[in-house]
Amino acid sequence: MNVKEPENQYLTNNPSEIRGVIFDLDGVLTDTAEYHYRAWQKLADEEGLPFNREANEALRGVARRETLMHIIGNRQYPKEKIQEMMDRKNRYYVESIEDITPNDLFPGVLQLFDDLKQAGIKIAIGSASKNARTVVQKLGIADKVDAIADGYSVDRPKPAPDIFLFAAKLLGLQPAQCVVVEDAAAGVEAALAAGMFAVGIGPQSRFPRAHLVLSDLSGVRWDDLQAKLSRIR
Ligand code: B16
Ligand code: MG
Repeated sequence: MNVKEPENQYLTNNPSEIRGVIFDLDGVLTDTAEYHYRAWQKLADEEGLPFNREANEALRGVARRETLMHIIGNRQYPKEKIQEMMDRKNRYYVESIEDITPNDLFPGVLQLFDDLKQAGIKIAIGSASKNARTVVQKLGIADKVDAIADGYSVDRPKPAPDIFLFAAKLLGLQPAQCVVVEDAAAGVEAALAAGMFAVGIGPQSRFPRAHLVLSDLSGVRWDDLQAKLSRIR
């Protein structure tokens, strides 16, 4: 009899042992991915650098410096200019998140957080952003999350697994006990590299390797999500 080996070790994780969910922030809990894009677009326009929404797709979830490096390509700039451009983009971004309120949480997030609390599942934020704590405060969810791993937590950005491993450690959990919810291909790769379940949020085509893809979190209940993860084994 031909026994098919699982394609990767992560599918051997057991969904009934999940004890923590690590949520990416920008693009998963709120629409700040759009604000990041607009801030980069403004900078690129000012600098006469080619950039558009399509180019931004590949940069979803990518850290600030790495994003700028992609946008400038092989053009050469002094390091002071690089720093100035990063600071300028961040100023634009920080201005745009000033007015964020709890109403900016995506539909379904609070219900899912409540389900997780009821089920005794821990919640962490695993964001590449150095502004993550500000956004979490403004969204009014600081007291609902057990841990925050952000752009200050680790050196190697997504797709390295470090940010999610760091978040799991803060929760006191093993990687195999964690699910990551991500809107970026780089984030899904980071989750897989960490040995965690990876749920992609967005179009199926963005996540060829996620364990599960959902269009958004609206109406997503924990029991249902866990059942769906059980079916992929
Ligand atoms: P900052 P996430 C990421 O946050 C964003 O998706 C990405 O567009 C941004 O460049 C990165 O954070 C760094 O953000 O410049 O604020 O430090 O999606 O991982 O929550
Ligand atoms: Mg994101």
